[in-house]
Amino acid sequence: MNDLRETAVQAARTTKWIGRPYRFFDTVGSTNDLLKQDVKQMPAEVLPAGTVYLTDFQAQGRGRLQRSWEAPSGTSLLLSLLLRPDWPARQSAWLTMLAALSVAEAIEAQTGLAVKLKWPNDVVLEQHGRYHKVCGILAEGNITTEQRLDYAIIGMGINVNIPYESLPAATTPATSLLVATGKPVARLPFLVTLWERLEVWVETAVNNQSPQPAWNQRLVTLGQTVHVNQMGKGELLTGVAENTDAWGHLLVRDVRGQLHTIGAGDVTLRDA
Ligand code: BT5
Repeated sequence: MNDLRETAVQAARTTKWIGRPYRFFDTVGSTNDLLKQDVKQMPAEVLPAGTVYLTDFQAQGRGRLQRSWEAPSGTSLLLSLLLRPDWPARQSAWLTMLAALSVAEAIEAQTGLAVKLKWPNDVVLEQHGRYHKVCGILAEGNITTEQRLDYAIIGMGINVNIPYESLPAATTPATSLLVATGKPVARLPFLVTLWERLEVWVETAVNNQSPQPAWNQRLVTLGQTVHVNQMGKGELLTGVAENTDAWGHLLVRDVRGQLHTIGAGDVTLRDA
């Protein structure tokens, strides 16, 4: 019996509205795509804020900028959360920030590992002196002509029990909780804790408090020299990542001393 089937999760969940409703799929193309398709076709009463779609396998798991997300069947937590925040569009990055914080806190609670974040959307663990990616986040939304976010889908891919030999090769090396702790981590209690943390952080953000202070404290990117590839501008910006602002922008000072505000939407970032 799969630990993440609907009856098991419904019996275990402790949250008021996250994961209600909850749907489990053995296999899908991408949970973000499926949820997005359903949001466009179904009324909000059927798919309220808090709806979670989760799968054991994605045939077309997606990262940002047409990149793919790879995870062997049954080894991960691959889920998408629907929110209907009605926020100004400039608060969009809060979605990624609050999800990253929630995943970090759930990992700490379930494993005791120290968890860091890499701007803009990676959750990382330090292993052998290098940061390894344990979770990626893909937040997508619909911005209205009035520049409001009417719905948002936060996709999270968490490498829970991927064995070392099955980790995908990637520029930021991948790891899993199994590899980091040396033992399998139970997915159901992890999911329950993750939803508890998400509920706290979403409610904080809905009350107009930026997740930035807590998120900033975990950012390994600060103080580093970064190369920012700004899509559409055709030039590579090199500078030191000094800080972030309340909206989650990265503030990068170039060699001439000029400060640049970098948004997450259209950027890839390489470490020096
Ligand atoms: C991300 O993109 O990190 C966002 C990943 C979001 C995945 C979730 S799973 C549920 C939901 N449904 C979806 O279809 N997606 C979301 P990005 O920063 O662009 O990183 C993608 C890069 O990470 C790839 O190009 C690979 O190099 C690397 N990668 C792929 N699979 C990985 C894994 N399991 N662990 C670590 N790195 C991985």
